[in-house]
Amino acid sequence: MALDQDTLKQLVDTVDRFVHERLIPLEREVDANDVLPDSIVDEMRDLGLFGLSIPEEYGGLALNMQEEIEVALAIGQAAPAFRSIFGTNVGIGSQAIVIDGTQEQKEAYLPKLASGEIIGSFCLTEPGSGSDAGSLTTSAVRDGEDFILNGTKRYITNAPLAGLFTVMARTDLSTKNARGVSAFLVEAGTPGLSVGKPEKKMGQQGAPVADVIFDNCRVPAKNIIGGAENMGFKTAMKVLDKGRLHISAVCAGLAGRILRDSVLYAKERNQFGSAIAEFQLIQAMIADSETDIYAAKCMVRDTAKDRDAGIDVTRKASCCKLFAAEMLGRVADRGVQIFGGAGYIADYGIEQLYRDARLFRIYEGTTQIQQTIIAKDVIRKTD
Ligand code: COS
Repeated sequence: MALDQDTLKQLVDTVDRFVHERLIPLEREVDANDVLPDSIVDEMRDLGLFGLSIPEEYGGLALNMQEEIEVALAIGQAAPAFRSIFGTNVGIGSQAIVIDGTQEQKEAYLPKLASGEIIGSFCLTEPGSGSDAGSLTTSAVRDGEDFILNGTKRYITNAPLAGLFTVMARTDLSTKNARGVSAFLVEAGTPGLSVGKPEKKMGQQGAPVADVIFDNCRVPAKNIIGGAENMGFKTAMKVLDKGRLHISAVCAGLAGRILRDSVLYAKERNQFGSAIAEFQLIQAMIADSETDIYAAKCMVRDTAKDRDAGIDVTRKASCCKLFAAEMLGRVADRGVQIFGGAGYIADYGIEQLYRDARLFRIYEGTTQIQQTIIAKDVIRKTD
């Protein structure tokens, strides 16, 4: 159900204020300590951020995609680790249940995900299967009313904090591709499930990433998402279609923030007797970044509209992710360039955002995977 325009504007304004008054001032501290203050996470719960995309009957705000995009653009202005804590509940950690879950699964988990009582996590990647997600080898072998899971998942966002894992595992061991994969809901604390040490990363400090290890982990068969075996890869891909669109909006939000910081700096910084914003070579960078950001916003808003209309957006979501993530890379690079020497020094903040931005070209499908998805689809549909 769509919100009325006033309510949406109020929500976006509230998030915008939260970003500027609460999150941006904490960025340096979170970058240094690699953890978000509990009080900030509580404020996010109170704002309803964990439940943005979860239906109202389960306690969420039930935003449609166009509305979610506007919130993502606003929250994207803060260092990405802040979004990441609730981002999995909005996207990859809840949407498999929203899209394909049974009624029982929805009732069991969506209210807790919507309120932020638990954090959801999405376990697809493995040490031996990253871009080639369909080749995953974590196994799920039936034993009576249960399945026994064995394998390791890698670089799993929010794993150390998660209460619920969506785990893609191979139920048809005669297959080696996407066909024999099922999606399981596995609760934290289930015997045989353990989480590795949080990884030391280039950026996005405060957003923990770790291995999730399954060692004879017994999971009830009724925890297969949707109740049907061997449908898990398709579920995962549907989740990623939506996730890629959301992430694209976050990229546009962050790029807007970086441009704003760079322009404010360029107006203050004097060289050769005037503010560097007066120089056309600086202006060229500002203009290119503004145009890049505008294009990305147009793309995500257009694709969100299609998704809300029930149109398949796989290709367009990949176009958005490809363009927006690469665009953010360009804007972040220009941002550092405009700051000059100060851009390389941690105290000015832009150095952190540059490191944070680098992940977007990789996660939820690399730029190269988006290229292959788009090209395959275009070639298939061209006659
Ligand atoms: N929505 C619904 N179904 C989809 C789909 C989508 N977006 N994409 C693929 N499928 C279906 C296909 O239709 C196919 O079904 P059939 O077997 O019935 O024909 C099945 O899923 C397998 O698809 P495909 O043959 O395209 O799979 P591939 O093994 O070639 O892999 C890519 C496809 C490369 C696109 C996939 O592995 C991928 O997205 N990799 C990147 C993974 C990723 O993003 N990781 C990030 C970490 S998780 S946050």
